[in-house]
This record gives sequence, C-alpha cells and structure tokens, in this order.
Amino acid sequence: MPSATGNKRVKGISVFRPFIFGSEAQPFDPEKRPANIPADHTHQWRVFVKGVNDQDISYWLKKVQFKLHETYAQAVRTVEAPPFEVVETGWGEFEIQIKLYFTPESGEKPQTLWHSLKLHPYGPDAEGMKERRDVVVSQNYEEVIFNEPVEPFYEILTGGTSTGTPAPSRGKGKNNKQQQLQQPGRTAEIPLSDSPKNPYSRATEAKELDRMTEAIKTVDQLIKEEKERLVEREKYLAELRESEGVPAVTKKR
Ligand code: SLL
Repeated sequence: MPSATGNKRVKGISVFRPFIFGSEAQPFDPEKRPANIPADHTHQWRVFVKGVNDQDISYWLKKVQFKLHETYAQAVRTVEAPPFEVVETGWGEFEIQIKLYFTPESGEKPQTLWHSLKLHPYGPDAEGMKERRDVVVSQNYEEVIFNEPVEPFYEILTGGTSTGTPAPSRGKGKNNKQQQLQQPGRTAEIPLSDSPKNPYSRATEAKELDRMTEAIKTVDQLIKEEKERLVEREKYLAELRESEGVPAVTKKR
C-alpha cells in the first residue's frame, strides 16, 4: 500500500505499459512424439506474458502466476523472472488464470487476467492448419495503466527524470493524457510496422481504425435508410387513417 509507506503519488499522471498475453500450441507429430509424455497428451503448448516485440517488461512486472486446470500436477505455477511462461503438454483446452504481480516499489495490487488456451485451429483456414499441424496462436494485446503511480515507481517506469527524460506536463484530473516517455527499454511505444514475429504495430492499429471508420459509416447509412423507411410507413399509415377512418374499437394486443 503506497499510503502505508508514505510514498507520494505523482498527481494527474497515468503511465501505461503495453504487453501481450496468450498461448501457442502445436499437435505432436506422431513420428516424432517425445517418449516421456503421457499417452493421452496430444499437444505441446505454451502460455505467456511478454512485451510487444519482446520489449523488456520486467522493470514493472515482478512475477506471474499461472493457474492451470486442476488435472495438472502443481496447477499453480509461479514464474519469478522472464520469460514469463509455462510450457506444458496436454489433451484439452481450458481457461488459464494469469495473475500479474508488479514491482514492489509500485505498491500496486496484483491484477488477474484470463486466457482460453486454444489447442485446435480456428478461423477461415482451420482445416488447412490442422492438416499442416500449424502452431495455433491465440494472443491479445493489453495495456496496464498505472494511475498516479507513487514517485519511486514513476522513476522506475520512466527510467528516471534526472537522466534527461523531459518532465511530463502534469495536467489535472484523471483524464490527463497518458504519458509515453521514451527511454531505451522503458517505453510504451509500439513499433511503427509489424513483422512476422510481431503483429502489433502503429500500422496495424491504423488499419484497424480505418476498418472501424468504414464500419461506422456503414451503420450510419443503414440507420439513415431505416429512418427513411419509417417516415414512409408513417406517411402511408396517415393516408390510410385519412381514407379509411380510425376504427372505433381497437383490439387489445
Ligand atoms: C476439457 N474442460 O474437458 C476441459 C478440461 C483439461 C486438460 C481440459 C491435463 C493433462 C494431464 C490436460 O490436458 N487437461 O496432465 O493429464 O476439454
């Protein structure tokens, strides 16, 4: 608890840090099945928490606790240092609880995420993927937001303002713009373009925004057409009332 240690919070500042969490899974090749795994295990898989483009996140993330299905021996796995991952084999899909523990200086409580382990291909080319025994990736981009971090943690997050990082403008209130301070290795920046290893980039973000803008336009157009139809129907109804007269008794619906 930050208040207990007497640490002051940096007012009006939110610092966010991006990360990726998810899983990769691959079925065993029957020809090259490792000898020492149980006969009913069909896949090898990996669940992980990592930085975008493998950026270091260990300065804010202290440890990660993965809670596997109870069919696993020692279902709770704690990883104290990067890579924050668990490699396993198994036969079934299940929900994995992922608990993020932050650096002690943060004074922050742990945060819990859930990930659905995916072993089986999904999406348009699921059949092809299955035939080729492709790796099944299921991962999400996420951001952790530290609202008004305590000063020592703020120093850690930003790499220290005394080393030449420009002091952030400290606006008022919770809606103050989140800071993206550039310090080698300690940054919230995501790459400009994606690469085969990393799909999360400014370019993919821009594409996604374009898709959303297009979708909003389509929905607006549909609403417009629907409203026009409604106006026409009401007009027709008014005409009918005019020509046929309003029935004296209207049936209850
Ligand atoms: C299912 N509800 O029925 C899920 C549970 C559990 C998967 C999946 C453990 C392997 C072992 C394993 O793969 N558990 O060590 O026995 O699909």
